[in-house]
Formats: sequence, C-alpha cells, structure tokens
Amino acid sequence: MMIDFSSIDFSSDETFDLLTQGDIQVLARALTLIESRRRVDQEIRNRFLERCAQYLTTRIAHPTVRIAVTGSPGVGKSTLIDRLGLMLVEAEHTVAVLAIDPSSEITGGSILGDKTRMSGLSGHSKAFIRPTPSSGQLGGVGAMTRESIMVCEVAGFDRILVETVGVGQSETSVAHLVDIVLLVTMEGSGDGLQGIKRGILESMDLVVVNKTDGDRVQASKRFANELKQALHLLRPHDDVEVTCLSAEFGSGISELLSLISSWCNSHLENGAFDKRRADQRLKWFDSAVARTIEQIASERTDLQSLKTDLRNAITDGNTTPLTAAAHFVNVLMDKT
Ligand SMILES: Nc1nc2c(ncn2[C@@H]2O[C@H](COP(=O)(O)OP(=O)(O)OP(=O)(O)O)[C@@H](O)[C@H]2O)c(=O)[nH]1
Ligand SMILES: [Mg+2]
Repeated sequence: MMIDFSSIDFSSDETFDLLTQGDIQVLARALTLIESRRRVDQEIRNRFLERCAQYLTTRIAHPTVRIAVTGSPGVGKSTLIDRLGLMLVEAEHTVAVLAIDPSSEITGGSILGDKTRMSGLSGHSKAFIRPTPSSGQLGGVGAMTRESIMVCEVAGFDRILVETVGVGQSETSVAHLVDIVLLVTMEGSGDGLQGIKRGILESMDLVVVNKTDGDRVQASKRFANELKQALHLLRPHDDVEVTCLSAEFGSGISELLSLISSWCNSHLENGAFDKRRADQRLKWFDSAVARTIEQIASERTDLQSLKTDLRNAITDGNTTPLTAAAHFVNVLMDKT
C-alpha cells in the first residue's frame, strides 16, 4: 500500500503542533513516514525527527519510562502488555505500544493477531498500539524503533512498551532502546536458562514467569526459584528479581508494576537511569552514521559492477574481504 504523505505536511508547524497535542492520526502517519525506506521521504523525515529531538530536549517533560517486553514466541508478551497497559492507564498514564512483529513481512497478517490479543488496550483513548515490521533485522528490533519511541513521546505518551521476540543479538538488542527490559518466560517451555540467549540474560532487568495459573502454579514457583539461583551465579552483583504471574488471569500484575517502579526509582536515584539514556544516545549516533553510510553505498548503482567483481575475486581467492572492502570504500569516498 502506498501512503500519500502529501495530505500531511510534516514540515509545517500545524502538523507538529497536532502531534504534540497527541493527534493519533498524525502520530500514525509520522510512524509510517519513519518506517518508509523511500529516498524522497528521507529528507522530510530527518528534518521532522530533528524537530522532535529538539522539542524533547527543550520542554519540561513529564518523565517517560520505556519498557521492553521480550521473550520467546507464545510466552504471553502481548497478553501481559495488555494487562500492564490497562493498569498504567488507570493510573493516569498514557501508553504507547510498539509491537515489533518479525513475521509481518512474510505473512502480513499477524498484526491483527496482536491487536486482538491486546483487546483491553486497543481502542482505549489513552493508549496507542502500533505493530511495526522488524524489517528483517536480527534482534527483533526494527531499524527505526528508537525514532518511533521518540515520536510517541512527542505525542505525549509517557509509558512506552516495546514488544519484541528475544533474539539477543547485541547490536540490535532492545536493551539499547529502553530503560528497563522485562524477560517473559514460562515453566515447561523446555528452554530453561540454557535456552535463553546470553545477550538477553546479560541485558534484562526483571524476569517474569508467566502462566503461573491452574495446575502449573507449583512448578512455576519452583522454576522461578531455579532461575533466581542461576541468575545469582551468572550476575552476582545484580539482584535480578524473578516474579511469577498470570497475564491471562491477571494475578501478580500489580506486584510486577511495583517492582518496575521501585527498579526505576532506585536507578533514578543512583543516576544509572540517566547514564543509560546518555549511553544510548551515543549508540544511536553510531548506528545512524553506519546506516547512512550503508544507504549511500547501496544507492550507488554505478558501483554495482565493481562490487560484483570484488565479490567474485573474494570467492575465487584472488583477494581478501578486508582488502576488497578497503578498495570499495576508497572508490565510494572518492566519488561521493
Ligand atoms: N494459561 C495461560 N495462558 C496464557 C497466559 N498468558 C498468555 N497465555 C496464552 O498464551 C498464548 C500466547 O499469548 P500471547 O500473549 O499472544 O504471547 P506472545 O508472547 O505475545 O506471542 P508472540 O507475539 O506470537 O510471540 C495465548 O493463547 C494466550 O491466551 C497466562 O498467563 N496463562
Ligand atoms: Mg505477541
């Protein structure tokens, strides 16, 4: 589907004001603009994002909290977000959910599934749910998730929930985008601690053992204890909380919210919260530079045959990947 941006002028003050007033239509269109890979959209997008960034640094902001909910497919991330989100809106927060959907490019259909699983939140006047394609990126994090979070904050949302399948690739890890990472797991999924990727174990801040209901209650609690002991060995200096709940039946959700808010408060007090955001801004800069260079390289169609020759030379053993890359970059720089 082609989106017509001509009806919304993203360089106008009116559009920006509408966004800051929380206009959902403008927010949805802005997110589509952010996800667009079309070159023509890029300049408008960059100027618009710059304006968003400036707005957030200059206004006296309500503090926002960015929460990632990660875990294997089917553990109950969407169900939990629905419950958490409802509790947050009841507490006078406004909630934006960015559900990063690794399958949407292939099936194009699971988006609807996620919306229906968040039946409590979807349609709520203080909540906004946005499924975003992961654009084939590892780590389950879309290329523009950072920017999407920022635009949601400009629109006035103060609790941002990011749902992502935990893949744990360090470079694209959701931990670089949020203040707190919740790992959702469940007893009997067979993955235990061994099945959870190392990157996730290192970057998560709280563990949720979901589906603690029915005849699973005892086994879930045992599993939570095992996890806690194993985590203590793995990360002896961090006291990672493990909490049991049932997203489906709604038990243990308010306890989880208390854990999240005390975690945030202690990190705000000791400065770790702000330091993490500062580090993330530097990583954001690095990845924006890398992405821009990659884009410039991919747009140079005149260099395609050189690239093909170099690839063939590497395959034939006539050059090494590093030498070929250095040569390619030299040509790229000379001509740009
Ligand atoms: N018994 C039980 N079932 C649950 C619970 N939470 C979720 N489920 C069920 O587990 C299934 C998957 O739930 P989702 O919330 O869609 O899980 P998800 O992790 O978002 O799944 P993906 O987005 O596909 O990775 C659904 O059938 C839910 O009804 C729970 O606390 N207890
Ligand atoms: Mg889901």
